[in-house]
Amino acid sequence: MVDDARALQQALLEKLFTELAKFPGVATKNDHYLALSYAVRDRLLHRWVESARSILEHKQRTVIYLSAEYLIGPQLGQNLMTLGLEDAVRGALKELKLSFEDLIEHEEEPGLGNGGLGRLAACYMDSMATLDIAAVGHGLRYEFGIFDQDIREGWQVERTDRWLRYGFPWEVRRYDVEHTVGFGGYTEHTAEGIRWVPDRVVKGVPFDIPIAGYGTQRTNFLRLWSAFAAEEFDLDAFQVGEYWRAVDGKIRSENLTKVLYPNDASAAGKQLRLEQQYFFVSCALQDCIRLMMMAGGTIHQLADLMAIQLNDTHPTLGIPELMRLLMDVHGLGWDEAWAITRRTFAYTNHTLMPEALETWPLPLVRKLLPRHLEIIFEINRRFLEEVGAKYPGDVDRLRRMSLIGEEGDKTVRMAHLATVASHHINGVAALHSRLLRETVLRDFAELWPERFTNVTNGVTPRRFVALANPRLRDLIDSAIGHGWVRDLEQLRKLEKLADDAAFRDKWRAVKLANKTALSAFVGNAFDPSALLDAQCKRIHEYKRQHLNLLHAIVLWQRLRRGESTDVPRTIVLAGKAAPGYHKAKLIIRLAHGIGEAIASDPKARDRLRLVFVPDFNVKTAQRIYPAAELSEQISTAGMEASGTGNMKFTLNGALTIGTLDGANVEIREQVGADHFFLFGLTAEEVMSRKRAGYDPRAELARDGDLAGAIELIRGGVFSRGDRDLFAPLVRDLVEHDPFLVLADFHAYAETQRRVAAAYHDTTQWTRSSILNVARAGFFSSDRSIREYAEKIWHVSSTP
Ligand code: NBG
Repeated sequence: MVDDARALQQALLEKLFTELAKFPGVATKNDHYLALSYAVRDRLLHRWVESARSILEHKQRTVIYLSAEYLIGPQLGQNLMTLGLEDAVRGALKELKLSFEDLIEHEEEPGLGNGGLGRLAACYMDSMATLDIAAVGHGLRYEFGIFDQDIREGWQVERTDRWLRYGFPWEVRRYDVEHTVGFGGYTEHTAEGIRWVPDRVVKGVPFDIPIAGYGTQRTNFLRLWSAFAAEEFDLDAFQVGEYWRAVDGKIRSENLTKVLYPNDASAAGKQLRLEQQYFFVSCALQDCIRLMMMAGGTIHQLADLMAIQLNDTHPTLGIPELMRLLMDVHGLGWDEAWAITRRTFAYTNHTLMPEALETWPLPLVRKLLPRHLEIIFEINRRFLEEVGAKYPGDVDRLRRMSLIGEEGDKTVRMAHLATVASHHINGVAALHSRLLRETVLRDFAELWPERFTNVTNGVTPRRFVALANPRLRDLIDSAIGHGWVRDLEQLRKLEKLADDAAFRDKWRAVKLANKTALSAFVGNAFDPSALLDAQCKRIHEYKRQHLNLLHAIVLWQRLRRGESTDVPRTIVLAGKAAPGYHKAKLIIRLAHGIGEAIASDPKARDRLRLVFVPDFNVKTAQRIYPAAELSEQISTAGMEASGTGNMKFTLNGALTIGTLDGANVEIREQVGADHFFLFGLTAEEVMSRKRAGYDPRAELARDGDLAGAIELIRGGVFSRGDRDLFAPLVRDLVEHDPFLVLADFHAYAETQRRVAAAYHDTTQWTRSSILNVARAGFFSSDRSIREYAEKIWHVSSTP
């Protein structure tokens, strides 16, 4: 055994003893997983402590990333890769007769996010560390993350995500740090200043997770805040026998960080959610100021030492909170406080969908955060004065731009607040940023054009290629070296290999092996030689999984009629539906109904399969992306801000069938129109169709296949004869079809024919697959972070 392996083996056994009080004879798999993880974590500590020290000593501008969600995925494999310890660990485990794969698989990931937004935050943390940018990510340590998805009788069933149940070895609780966060009460305006007297306080305690850079020593960290009661236990209540009341305050406080709201791209109007948002940004800002002072900075330097990024509007209360801290606690006047705030914050918008733009009812904000509401009013008063001076008499404009919405009940418009207080505002793909300027934030973009910019999303090639797809990684390494993992543009060197027959064979062999592995994972549910056509993302009507399903029905019908020209195809679907989103749940149910119908039809089952992979999360995603050959990115144009799954599929060699939506536009530009299957209405066409009075019935009349598919759903073919089950879904499609599923169906089905024909030509398909990967370097999150660093944060790498 090599030295490293021996040392790791020793460390593992020692951890088993010192941390878990076990000896090998009685240790469980979980014990081994924990012991190994502790041993690996120890090896991160030096870098971590050094990085923290360098932030303090060099007083460099640090990025403070504020996000209510982080979907970091399992940590053991990632850290082993980063530390270059994989071989050593394999060696160490072999002698102990433990399986490396088993221990990696054993880890339960922290599901502290819903979907793309939370995963993006995790990719950005990875890239900031890798690019040697000093950064701290602040968020919430939800005790229960996104629910685990079970499927029973074709229905989604949610199970509580108890990710902390068996221990989470990657976090370090900081006992020396705690901040007090107030809620409710009133404000006092006196000669000495303004004082907020909350009627309730909770304690925020941080748990840190190291984020190690790849190919560098830098290790940043995520600081996740957990709520504790200010008074753990009311002894007086206990002594008079009121046992429940003795712990009442504790329970109430700790409820704050109990659970992640399982919504994706929709606002949750819940008091507890607002409390969560305020709680974590207050902890984060108090902590930043504390650290800055520790490093010898003064409050006046805050903007020089910090660049705060708001990941969507969830952390927007950080704006009035910073104003409050600067004025009420540190004694600054309004003008200086505002100047600092405006130089510190930047805001990323992640959606244009009206229902997802956060607004909070005024009475709720007043009740919970009276001082903050005063500050918001004052920001608004000054802002509207500025607008009024520029556009005299334009009352309409003032009403549109106000931070306070007057539609129905009065609300605080969080996107307006974030925009007014930020030096930069960006969307997450070129199209999205343009639509943001032209629609949702149009007046603001007109007022301050220089503040608006775009940063197209990216994904980390470390996790989503090197770690998830080791076969592909090894093949690429053998062809062009390993530099691409830190410099993804180097993938271009693969372009010339697209014409090399031997390389193409190896490329195909990798894909086949990955498909075989995925099939085995889902119980050999499909033949690995079939085209693997995948759509994996949250279930949402705008993402149009039902467009895919209607097409699956049409393919099935063609097979039944014996007229199929399609290639053998496996449609893989995966994704969670928000628990209260009935139509999304019906889509999942329909997918299962169709899957069963096909699987039990001898005329079809050998040429078509529809497989729903349950519990889509980072772990299952890492199995699916490497296996996919066709990536479904079929949202209604103008609706998907960016998408990031689209990039992960592309980087693993899938070709895209997609609309001109989100980052699909840029994927197509990069890989070349010949290597991308485009279909559907453009964002402009979608808007004009709607304006012109879109009638879905006309589409049905035009396309017999489509009408037939709808009839089968109606007739109960996919619901064991129940004709009512899918009625809400069908009625909505036929009568309203707000996402233009029927309008795009024909173009989609025709384009799928082109896909099938292209797949027949193995050489050309493989060529396209290689070119997709070779030209996708742009979609590295390293490129995104470089853009943020240069255009928005004005920070540089400090190795
Ligand atoms: C999501 C968008 C995606 C985008 C991710 C990351 C929200 C509010 N938005 O299209 O729907 O890729 O953000 O930017 O979750």
